[in-house]
Amino acid sequence: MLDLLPRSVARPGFDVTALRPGILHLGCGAFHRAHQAVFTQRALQAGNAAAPEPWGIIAASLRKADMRDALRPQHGLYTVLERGAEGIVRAEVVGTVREVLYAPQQSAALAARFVDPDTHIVTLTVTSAAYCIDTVTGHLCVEHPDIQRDLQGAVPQSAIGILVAGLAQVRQAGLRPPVVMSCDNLAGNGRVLRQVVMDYAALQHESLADWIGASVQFPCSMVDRIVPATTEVDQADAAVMLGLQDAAPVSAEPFRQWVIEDFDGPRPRWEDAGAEFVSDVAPWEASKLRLLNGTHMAIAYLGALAGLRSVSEFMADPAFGSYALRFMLREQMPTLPPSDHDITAYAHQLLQRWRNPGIVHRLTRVGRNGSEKLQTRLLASLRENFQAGRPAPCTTLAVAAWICCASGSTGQSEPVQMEDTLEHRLKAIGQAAGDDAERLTDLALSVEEAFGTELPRCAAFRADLVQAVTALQRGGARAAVRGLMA
Ligand code: CS2
Repeated sequence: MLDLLPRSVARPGFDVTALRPGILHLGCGAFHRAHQAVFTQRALQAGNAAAPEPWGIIAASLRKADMRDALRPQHGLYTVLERGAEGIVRAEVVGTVREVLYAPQQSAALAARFVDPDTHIVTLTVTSAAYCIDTVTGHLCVEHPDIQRDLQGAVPQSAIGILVAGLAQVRQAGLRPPVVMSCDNLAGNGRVLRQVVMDYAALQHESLADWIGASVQFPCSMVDRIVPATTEVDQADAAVMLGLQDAAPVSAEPFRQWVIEDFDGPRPRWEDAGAEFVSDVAPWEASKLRLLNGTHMAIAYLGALAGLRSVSEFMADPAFGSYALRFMLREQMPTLPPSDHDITAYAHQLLQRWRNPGIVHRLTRVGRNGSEKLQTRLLASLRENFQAGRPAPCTTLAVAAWICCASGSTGQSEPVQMEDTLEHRLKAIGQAAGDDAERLTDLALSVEEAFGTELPRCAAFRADLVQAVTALQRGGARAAVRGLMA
């Protein structure tokens, strides 16, 4: 089939049918397919085309069967469309995902992968919500419904339950455990994952937790590529480029970055594909989470309140663009750990990336699950700024915008639909508060899962937040941002 493609379409430079799996991946979303799968393909291109190194990926979807069903008839092949300002700059068929499993229906096949001696690495892109962290303690939230269900049921379905069951089997079989690497946007993602996995394991057997702690490596990694949800436009464009239908193409920006904490054991030569191996990922992770992901949140909520639909629409408004830059340079940058990174250049590069008109990154998608993301992306720096006596009006406005969107208390603006794990509770808060900004702020601040316990006690923060919520409700996002920038 690959031979039939037009020459303009890039394709695996190795024999896909000869590619043996060596990686098990949990979470087969668009991001994984446009990021790790591409890095792996590029790493393999450099080697022997007829007998590629055994780094095929077996990916498992945990929640939906649609990716398995779409990729199976295509032998796992799909297209990544790189979109820039000038249109599609590259179309590449990716061949590293050798099989997709749907975990709830194929639990035995998934379990077998853990004890396959060829599985050297297990990676995850399951979103921060799936780590089931108690944001107050930093440990596993044992009461989480997914964890409770797994603890009581025979076959685990949560990412953490699946990992622990798989590692328990590896231990029982006396095998060398795989390296387990989080590729989600969490601060210290490897350490967080290790903690929740050990907490879960300890609920089953203390010795299992000890074994995991002593023998499994959980490197941290920072992943970056803007990958919107696939649309019908992507399918139509892929069909034109390929001359045949692709049921699961992905659109992505040309930029991609992967910084990985060094670990021992066999692995693909991802550095040949541009990945960086470092001893400490923290400086990369902090600037990415606070500048890219933090600003993304501000853009999502302020943009949605302004009636906009995508990140690039937001960036097209000069006042919003100036706000984004000020937010990054004045409020996020001073909170970053010392490093020799050029953060000002990074911020300007981000502005460029967000302006890319080829990428339609929907605000409703970027703003999903704000209650989970608030702590690391906005509140951590806010707390540090308050402690250091530095004003943080841009961050406060972003948090206020989240409160308005999530509670449905949008004042003069149209209501906004954004998924959130606490959606019902947040909407109830909005209804209870009516148009009373002060009450709305207090009720929102009492949501410990989102705000923790420390910040809500800061009177100065509360006062600023009430003011920002009032400004948004009365005058809308554009006027509030202009007021701030004046
Ligand atoms: C976004 C990220 O939806 C979100 O939370 O901030 O998916 C972002 O696009 C990626 O982290 C970029 O690497």
